[in-house]
Formats: sequence, structure tokens, C-alpha cells
Amino acid sequence: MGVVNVTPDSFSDGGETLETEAAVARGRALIAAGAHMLDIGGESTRPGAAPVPAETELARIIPVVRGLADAGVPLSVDTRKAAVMEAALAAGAAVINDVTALAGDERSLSVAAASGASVVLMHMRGEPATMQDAPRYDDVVEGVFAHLESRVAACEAAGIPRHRIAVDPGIGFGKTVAHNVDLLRRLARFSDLGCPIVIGVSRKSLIAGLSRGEPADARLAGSLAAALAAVEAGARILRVHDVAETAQALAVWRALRGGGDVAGTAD
Ligand code: HH2
Repeated sequence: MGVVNVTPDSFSDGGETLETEAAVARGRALIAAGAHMLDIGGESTRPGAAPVPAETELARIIPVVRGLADAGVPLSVDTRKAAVMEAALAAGAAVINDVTALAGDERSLSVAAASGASVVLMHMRGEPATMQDAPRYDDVVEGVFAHLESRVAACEAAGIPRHRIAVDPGIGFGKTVAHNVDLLRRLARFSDLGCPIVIGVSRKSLIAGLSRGEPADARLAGSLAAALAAVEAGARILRVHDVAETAQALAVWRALRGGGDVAGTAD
């Protein structure tokens, strides 16, 4: 899943693709680089971020969704607002990726159920503005698991079948470095939910926290290492900014881990 941020302030690429044309070009480049899905967002949810009004989010992302509707891969809309979900689905999106797991807006569950879209339910503790203020859990894996389990149940009760649901423990959303490490080490636990696991570690501060405090534009190597570890632990979908590099790392890792034919392009 390649990230297209149509925002002025995303933590790693804010402002790079705020204009429609630049965002559509980025989306097409990510597909050419190997993305199987694009995740288009118009609101930063980085730690400390303030919410953005629905009209602003709509103005940012709807032209981009329209511009990528014929691009040949499913489009996901990264939003916590039902009005934005509705408009994005009407414009051509097929997946709703919600950092509040469809609990941030009272209409989200019914919009998702009525649309037939697939959904990504992510765990977040609190709100972006304050989520990194000393987060605490008795057991982060069981705490996040219980929350996702209840959100999967809420989706099913609303009429969204389990085969259209993916889950994401929300790396960096109300978690310390130690919490994030625990979640990634014990990711297999989330397979018990019976839904594909999505992981977003790309360029996140976890990488810097485990290394030498590098800024977001110098976290590629650590992001690739974390992505491979997540896949080994059971992740099925990686939400990444650097698609070409991730696809290359995955191709080599898969070949060397064994299983299946090796499809090389040169000898
Ligand atoms: N991370 C971000 C945003 N959306 N969605 C899911 N399912 N999982 C994630 O880990 C996730 C997410 C944050 O990354 P980014 O969009 O690059 O930054 P920002 O929120 O600053 O726009």
C-alpha cells in the first residue's frame, strides 16, 4: 500500500504532493514501482497534529481520487470522517482506512456497511494531539487486541463481513518505542482475529528510537528492516512511502527465505 499524502504537514513528506497534479503523479509512480494499492489522505495524524475540517480534506483528496480512479489498483481513503469516506467512495475509492477503526464518527460504520467497501481498522489510543503524552498499557498487545476485536465485532454487527476487514495495531499511535517493539515482536497474536494484518512503520519515529535519532528523511534502511520483520511475523499489507525500495527488499527476502520459484530478470 503506497502512501499519497495530500497535506501540507505530514510528518515525513508534508507539502510534497499537496497539489492535485503532484499527488496524482506520485500515485502513478508508486504503482509503477510496485504498489498494489494506494492510500490517499488529506489530514495528518502525526503526534501533535490538529484536526482538519471536512471541507479542507475533501478539497485536497477528491480531485486526487478522481485522477487516480483509472490507475488500475484499489484506492484507499485515509480518513476518520464519514462525509469524506462517502465522497471518496463516490469518486472511485474502494477501501476505507480509518485510524479510529470507524469509531471516530457516528456515521462511519453505516457508510462503510452500505457502500460495500473494504475497511482497515487501526488502533489509536486517544487523539493525535495528545496520544504521545505518556501512553500506558498493562499489556500493550492484549490491550490493542481487545480493542481491535471489539471493533471487528462492531463492524460485523453493522453488516460489514469479516472478509472485507483488515486490522492494524497502529504503530506510533499512542505508543512508546517499547510498546511498538512489543507489538511487532508479538504480531502473530493478531492473526487470531482472522483478518489480514496491515502494518505502517515507514519512516516512523520508532526507527529513529531504535537507531541513532535520524530525521524522517533518513529512516529508509530501518523502515525496510522493520517491514521485513513485520511480514515474517504475519503482516499481509505494508503501508509504505518508499514503494520501489520495499518491493525490492521483499523480492529478495522472499527468494532467500525459500518457497516458490525464483523469478529473476537477469542472470
Ligand atoms: N500511519 C499514518 C497514517 N495512517 N493508517 C494505517 N492503517 N496505519 C498506519 O500506520 C498509519 C495510517 C501516519 O503516516 P503518514 O500518513 O505518512 O503521516 P501523517 O499522518 O503525518 O500524514
